[in-house]
Amino acid sequence: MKRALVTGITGQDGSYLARTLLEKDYEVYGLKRRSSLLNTSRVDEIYNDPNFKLIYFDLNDTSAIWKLLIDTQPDEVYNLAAQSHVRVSFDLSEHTVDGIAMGTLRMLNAIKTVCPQTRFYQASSSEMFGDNPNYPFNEESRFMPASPYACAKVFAHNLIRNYRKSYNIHASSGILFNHESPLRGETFVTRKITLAAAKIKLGLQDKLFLGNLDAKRDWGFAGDYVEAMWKMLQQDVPDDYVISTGETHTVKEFLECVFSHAGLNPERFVEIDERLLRPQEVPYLLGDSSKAKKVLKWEPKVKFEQLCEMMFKSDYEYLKADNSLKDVW
Ligand code: NAP
Ligand code: G4F
Repeated sequence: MKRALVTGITGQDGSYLARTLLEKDYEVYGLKRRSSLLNTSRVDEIYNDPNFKLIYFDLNDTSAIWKLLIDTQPDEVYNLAAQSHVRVSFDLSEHTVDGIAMGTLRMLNAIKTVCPQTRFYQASSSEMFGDNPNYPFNEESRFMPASPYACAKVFAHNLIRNYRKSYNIHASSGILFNHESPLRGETFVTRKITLAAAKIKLGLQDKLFLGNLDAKRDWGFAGDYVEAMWKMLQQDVPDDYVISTGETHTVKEFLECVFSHAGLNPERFVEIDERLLRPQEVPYLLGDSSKAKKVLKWEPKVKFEQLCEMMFKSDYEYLKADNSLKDVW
């Protein structure tokens, strides 16, 4: 049985990836940082699986990382942990950059010495392309990062290439474009919109405050994207891959799609709040995943419309299950 370590297990991708690996008969060590309140709801369903173990970990704790790798000698490590909110990275720049940049360096240094045969996946991001106007973006496109978060992801991405070449480590980067799901964090724009639409429909909310509606994103489904992560580590040769749908939509289009599923007119409920604008915006993201299609035989399955519907329905059904709530629109 193969053993995998997944950092960021309490996050959206960690929970989808853990399920995928358990289905493939892996022993999964889910790594979580300490929190004052329980925050394991996304992995509650698999908590009792005999092949799943939850272990404390922190990107900032070098000795814990070394001990973990010495004790477990994993076949594969998926490094998903990060302060992953771009807007927040402007406010918490040191914390964000330390975790992503130094955290990745700590992990790679430990692997190099303790278990150099371990295969490593790095969660790189389409945010690294920043405000580069020359889309669609592939593995060769220029990085023009536009936030502390993206700058740190570029640093970590470069480290992967450097350690791969210098020390022959099997380390791959997935340059993933935005991917969403019913388990997406509630402060990212897609989930903020689907949750608001569900609450408005049930009479629990009357306004939705948003920032820039004109930004374009290449949105896919997280369940499809974690399969690509796994495929990267099954290749004989480590490499970097863009993972995207090849379709881009504005935030406004996502809003309209979700509100139309809810039978609501967004103009009645949405207001722009300037505090939600970013010091620097990434205006246009569109990926070209030809390499992943060819080498990994990977293709996204869920389309934009299905994603909007899936996320809205999930929030709506969950909230409506509380019988005291009536559909008021
Ligand atoms: P997420 O839902 O925000 O989850 C992030 C995870 O990292 C959480 O489990 C969080 O723990 C953990 N974490 C944060 N700081 C940590 C630290 N110092 N030590 C240990 N754990 C820490 O993010 P996601 O959407 O699943 O994304 C997974 C990874 O892919 C991230 O690295 C993200 O930057 C990257 N990425 C995401 C997308 C996307 O569209 N989703 C696209 C490209 C790249 P808590 O639960 O305790 O906060
Ligand atoms: O949902 P977002 O916060 O995602 P963003 O900034 O694109 O970052 C996500 O995807 C990246 C991959 O490209 C990941 F690396 C990163 O970790 C994260 O998962 O914002 C999307 C767009 C932005 O242009 C933002 O300005 O939506 C715009 N937006 C408009 N109103 C808003 C809001 N974003 C948020 N979070 N909240 C708003 O009210």
